[in-house]
Amino acid sequence: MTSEHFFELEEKYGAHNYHPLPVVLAKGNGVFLWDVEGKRYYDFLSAYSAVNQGHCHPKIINALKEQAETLTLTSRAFFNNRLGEYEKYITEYFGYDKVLPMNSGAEADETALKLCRKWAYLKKGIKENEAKIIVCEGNFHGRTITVISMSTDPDSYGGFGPFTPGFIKIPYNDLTALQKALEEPNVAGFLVEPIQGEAGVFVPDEGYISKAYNLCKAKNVLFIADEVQTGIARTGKLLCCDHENVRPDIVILGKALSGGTMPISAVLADDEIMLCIKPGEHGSTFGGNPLAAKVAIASLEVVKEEKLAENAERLGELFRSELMKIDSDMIELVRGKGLLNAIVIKPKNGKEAWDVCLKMRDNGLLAKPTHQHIIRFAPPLVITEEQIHEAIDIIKKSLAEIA
Ligand code: IF1
Repeated sequence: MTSEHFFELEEKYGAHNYHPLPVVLAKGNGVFLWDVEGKRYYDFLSAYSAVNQGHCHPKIINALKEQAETLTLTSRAFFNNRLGEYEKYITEYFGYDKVLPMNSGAEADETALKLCRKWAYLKKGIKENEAKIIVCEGNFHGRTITVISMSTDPDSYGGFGPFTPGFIKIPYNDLTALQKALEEPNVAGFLVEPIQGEAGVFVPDEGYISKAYNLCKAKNVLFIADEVQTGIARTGKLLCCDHENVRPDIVILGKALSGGTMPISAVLADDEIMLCIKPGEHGSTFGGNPLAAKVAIASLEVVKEEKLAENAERLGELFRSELMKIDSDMIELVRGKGLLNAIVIKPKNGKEAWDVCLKMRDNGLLAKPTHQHIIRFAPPLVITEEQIHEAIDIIKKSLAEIA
């Protein structure tokens, strides 16, 4: 079957809620993907940082297979022999009292919002239904109605109203704006991405996260870090907040928590916050299922065993320095941290980021633009130095061919 065949199937039978790059993938292994014609590509998107451990990592796949043949789902109506072990493992791994297991990143963000509001009413003494949560312009936390109620991107919220109230929107990377918003009554929490991925890998000023944390603590406001995309070694540390030694009150994880095998997300917090939700007040059918529990442990073990954070730190530096050496007037800016990087493309001769991505596809590297002029580069963290150089050559060649 040719790629055309698959394009037509999705065009006819699938919702048109995406505009994918025209390539049909059939196989993945490590940093590589192969299309239906057998052509090999470097994956420089990693399914938006869900495949940090590389495609089909053998240790994770073996854990998946073993548990899939044994017990996949009990629901939380009963106990099972995998969940408690996973809860112990992940809470010790990240240093929190407890975890609330969910499935998608959006569900984990929703869970964090509910925990924050509950804590505000039960512990901070804010009047019920009056809690406010501060969020940043340019945020991306998922696609559910409450989550897009926090969004400032019309593509995310347009036409989906009415929206959930209770959010104060401030500019990202602006401590004065945060300080002012914290003066408002009934503020319960501040939800922030330590680097804004979707906004185009917007890295805030050095010290922004730690100063924001301190401002929140001074007003007894919960600091909630959405590390769905930046977490699990992507930016060169286990959590992006680790770069500034900040321990968020609530941490939101997803994506690479499963190594890209299935939806697994999690919310971490200490007892004072986590125990505000009582039995029967929150949950989900698949949250904490034994298959996810087993896969998540394997995925986190790989991160430590293969030193993926250290690799991301070292090769991220190399990648950015090599990108900056490329002599192309289409590269306006290079930015990022660890192996979460992006270039801002200056259109030339009517060619823009999309055309660069098509050319890189032809040359064997897959990446996709965000917000029209920004190309995000996020390979699996198992990439080697030699492969980084090969990828740089492809990017360089593609820019030259476009120009
Ligand atoms: C799409 C974006 C990235 C996230 C952060 C929560 C979630 C995401 C920081 C929700 C999800 C995904 C969603 C996916 C594409 C991708 C994305 F372009 F949409 F914004 F990565 F930047 N917090 N991001 O990045 O997690 O519910 O998807 O499991 O919607 O197209 P999810």
